[in-house]
Amino acid sequence: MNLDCIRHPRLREWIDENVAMCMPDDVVVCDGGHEEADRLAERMLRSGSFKRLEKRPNSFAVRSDPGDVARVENNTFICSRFREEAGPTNNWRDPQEMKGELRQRFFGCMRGRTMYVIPFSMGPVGGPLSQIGVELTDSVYVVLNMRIMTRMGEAVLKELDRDKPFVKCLHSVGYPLTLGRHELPWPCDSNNKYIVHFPEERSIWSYGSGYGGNALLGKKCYALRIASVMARDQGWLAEHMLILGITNPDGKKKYIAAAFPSACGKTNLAMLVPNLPGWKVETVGDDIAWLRWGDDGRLYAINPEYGFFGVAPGTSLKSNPNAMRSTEKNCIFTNVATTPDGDVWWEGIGGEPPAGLVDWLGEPYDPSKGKPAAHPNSRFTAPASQCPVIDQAWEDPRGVPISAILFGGRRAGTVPLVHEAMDWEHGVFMGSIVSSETTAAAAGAVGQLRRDPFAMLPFCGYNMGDYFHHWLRMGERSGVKHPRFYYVNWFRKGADGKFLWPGFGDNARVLKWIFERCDGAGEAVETPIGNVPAPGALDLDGLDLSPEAMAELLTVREDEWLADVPGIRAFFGSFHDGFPEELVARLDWLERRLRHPAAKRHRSAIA
Ligand code: OXD
Ligand code: MN
Repeated sequence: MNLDCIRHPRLREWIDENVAMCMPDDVVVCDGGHEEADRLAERMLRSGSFKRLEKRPNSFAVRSDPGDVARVENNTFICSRFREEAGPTNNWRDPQEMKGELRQRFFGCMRGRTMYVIPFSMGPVGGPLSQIGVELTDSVYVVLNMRIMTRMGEAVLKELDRDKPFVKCLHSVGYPLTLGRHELPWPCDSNNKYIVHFPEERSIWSYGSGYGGNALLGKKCYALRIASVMARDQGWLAEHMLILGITNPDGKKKYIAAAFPSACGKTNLAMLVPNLPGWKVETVGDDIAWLRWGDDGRLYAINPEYGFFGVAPGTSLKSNPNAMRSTEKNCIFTNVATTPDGDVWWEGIGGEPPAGLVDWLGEPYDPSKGKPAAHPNSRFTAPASQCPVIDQAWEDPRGVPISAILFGGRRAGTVPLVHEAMDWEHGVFMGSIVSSETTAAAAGAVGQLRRDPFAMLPFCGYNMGDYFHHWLRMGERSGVKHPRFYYVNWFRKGADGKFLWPGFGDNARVLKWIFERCDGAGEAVETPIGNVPAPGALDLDGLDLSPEAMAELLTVREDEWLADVPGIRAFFGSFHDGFPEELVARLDWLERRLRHPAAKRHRSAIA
């Protein structure tokens, strides 16, 4: 479609301004249809960017530039008017200064290319919790991925005709096809990446990267960073959370939202196959939740996305059969290895690497080099509708009612398998102290402990001190029914360095206890940090786990927790005056309980 189909005056004005700045040869408005997608995929095949996967209908593999493989947090900026509004955990730049710098980058950056206009909806089109965005991009890869990850095209344009507000998302790979330059399989400007957010004007400018959250601007940039600011201003929550529905053998269902840092198993938990007869888990979303109080006082959540951008390595028929089945067709695989018979392969998919494997760099795979065949942050982009356990309410525009909110991370020690908060404020405190060992989802060292409150550290579009205030205020709303809060840790290790808990389908045992607690049943004992399952309260039927390992999983060691307290205090202190006193008081409360001899009695009750 051409620009004549844009009837929204401010949208047309904004596109015209950016056409003048970026100077594309051509402008195409995406209709989101099949023919358009086929045409664009064909172009990617002809240019050598895409490789068709014979084993998976309508699916493609693509290899990125080796310098463009993950989100780049150092090059991610929140350009609010004042530095304090971005807070100590974000990179801040003055908006006018940053705009000046960006304009130089964007000037003529689309020469020789087409600018695609992608109207997209986060959440079901027209839904009361949904929001609109428009991405301008010169990347066909982005168009095809956005088509999977968001509802995009004509239906959204119709919404825009009703003069709906929209978030402005400008993206360029930063590789104009000017004289003497050839097209590359993965064009980018890997030394000059900018992922920039202007929260007050609800706009995003992304330059230089074509990868994932840097370029598919509906995801982290909009649905988390910009939406978190919208949510603060409008009294809702935009969170880095999966949403799942869990049904007990009597057919009773509850919905749970869970925040985990990147690559800590959110997709696996969202699609879990319970190792418990009669229990069922269904998926609403695997990465992002937008939550609001409903008229009945319950907290309702939608998944604003339309697809999964899942980490491939480690995903197998054993670890996550539902993710594997979601990727059987209509998918894009980025930076995985490819097999000679036209399929994909990655570490942990099950089995030995097949002969003739080509690694993510396009080289014949050579195990003697000791390098993985698939990049550790290689991804599948899969339509959520293809998930065999997609929840029947996943597209309900009103969302699903949330009974429990989980936090978690990777911690080899200290944090027990599960503990429960006493109330909303304690739950917010739990969210504020989430910490995890880093993964490959972001560029940088892997395996280092970092504080990642609410798993939102890289995704909160404003001062996190203020964000904690917002969470506390949300809980103070009168007449609402608070969900319960839990902290889980599947990654605790024993003295031998091995994981104590089997994880995956057995995580349903923990969900079952949570379900029962939300139902007013499920026995617990109080410890200094919160409630843990009472002896016998976790259903371990059929699980081959020694009583010692189970005791270790639930043990709360005061000395280990006390060793964490100064780090938490320093983190809280980094926010200076803008930090909620309630959370500092909670930390004092925790420290007192950890030091109090009565707390020790509780521990021995479980161990
Ligand atoms: C993701 C991430 O891609 O959190 O979901 O990095
Ligand atoms: Mn994520």
